Amino acid sequence: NAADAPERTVDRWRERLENVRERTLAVVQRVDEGALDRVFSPILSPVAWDLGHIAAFADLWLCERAAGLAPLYPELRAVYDALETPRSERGCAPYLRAREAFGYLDAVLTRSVAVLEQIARSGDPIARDGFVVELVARHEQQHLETILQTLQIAPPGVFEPPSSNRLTPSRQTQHRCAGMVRIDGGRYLVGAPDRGFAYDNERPRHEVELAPFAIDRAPVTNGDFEEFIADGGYQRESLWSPEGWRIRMREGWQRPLFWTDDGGVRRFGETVERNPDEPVVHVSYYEAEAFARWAGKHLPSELEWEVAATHTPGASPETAAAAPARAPREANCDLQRFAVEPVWLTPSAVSPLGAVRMIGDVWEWTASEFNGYPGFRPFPYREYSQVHFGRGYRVLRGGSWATQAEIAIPTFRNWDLPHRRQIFAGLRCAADV
Ligand code: AVJ
Ligand code: FE
Repeated sequence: NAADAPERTVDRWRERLENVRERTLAVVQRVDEGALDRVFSPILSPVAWDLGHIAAFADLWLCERAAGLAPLYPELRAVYDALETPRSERGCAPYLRAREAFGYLDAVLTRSVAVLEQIARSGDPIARDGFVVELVARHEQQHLETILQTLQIAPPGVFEPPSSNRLTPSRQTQHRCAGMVRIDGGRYLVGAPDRGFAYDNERPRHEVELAPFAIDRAPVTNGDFEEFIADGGYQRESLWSPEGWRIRMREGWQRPLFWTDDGGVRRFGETVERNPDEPVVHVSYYEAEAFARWAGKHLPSELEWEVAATHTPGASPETAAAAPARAPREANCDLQRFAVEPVWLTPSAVSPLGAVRMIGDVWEWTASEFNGYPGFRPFPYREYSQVHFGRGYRVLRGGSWATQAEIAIPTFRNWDLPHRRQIFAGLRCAADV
């Protein structure tokens, strides 16, 4: 807020950084230091690497780029550069082990707070409206979700979530969640508004022409997915794309990741009975695509998904409301529950069109490849988004239970490779009308 006195601005920025750090520490402090240094999967880093990388990113953007300081540990730059040291190599790289990584996080937070006042007076475009502070805060928030993927892939005993502080409604409203919502064809505004923080890949805001379509009112559930399996979903090649079938055969997939063959699902250290009413989670894009074909539907494009989440019936594109800055309070995101919940449980995160749980619970695979919007301009660095365009990544929307509220918003674009299953991802289907 431009009207804020500079000292108020600096206080808000400091609180934002400290608040994000508290949440990071609240998760990782539940894990033994030895486990933070271990590699559990070649597709994920040791947690200690993520921690050092969070510190290195803050030092680079707040202290070096925005305030002109020399880096605290210049010799660690290459180790913590995500492109120079890819995930598969991180276990052997000379990253700081957990104990030192905690010290690094602390030291960088202290020197970051010390330069906030200078950043508030800076005329640099990355400092304007606190962009670089938000960049660093959201980067840490995104890495905490990656850390949770690592802790889920780790064997039982490594991590137990705190007991849920999410309220169970006293009168369980069986909110309407069956069937599909119909959306008229026409022109719609998509992308982040020009003002406020957004990632470069969410801009520019632009109009798209969509044909009429329908989208599932709720995410696909475990029960739905069990029907697909019982009907030979994993055995019928005709339901799969050629590439999807190749990977399914190579990996021997028979069910979603973390499902047991006797009706259970593993959540961190605990294996519980599968609830048929909860959204299915830990499926790849290829499994999502096969399910949709089996159901006689397809995956929505990311822009159809965004319109379904944001559009108010009867509103013209010009009057579309600005995207909310954070997820609605009722959404199951923000590490409130450390798990998905039944789709009918509360009228959670209902879009104006009547779709439920667009935000929270599970990331939703879309049919769209990750690319720049028309008129895309990289900001503040090509490596955040641009280098990933056109490389076969698919876009996921909506955030999961592990996505913090500031990024669980309908314009936010996540992406991953189509064969990945470690993300907290499920789907909802679309159909032509
Ligand atoms: C948007 C989640 C795909 O983890 O690669 C973290 C976010 N960018 N550090 C990723 C990100 C730089 C990114 N995803
Ligand atoms: Fe990163």
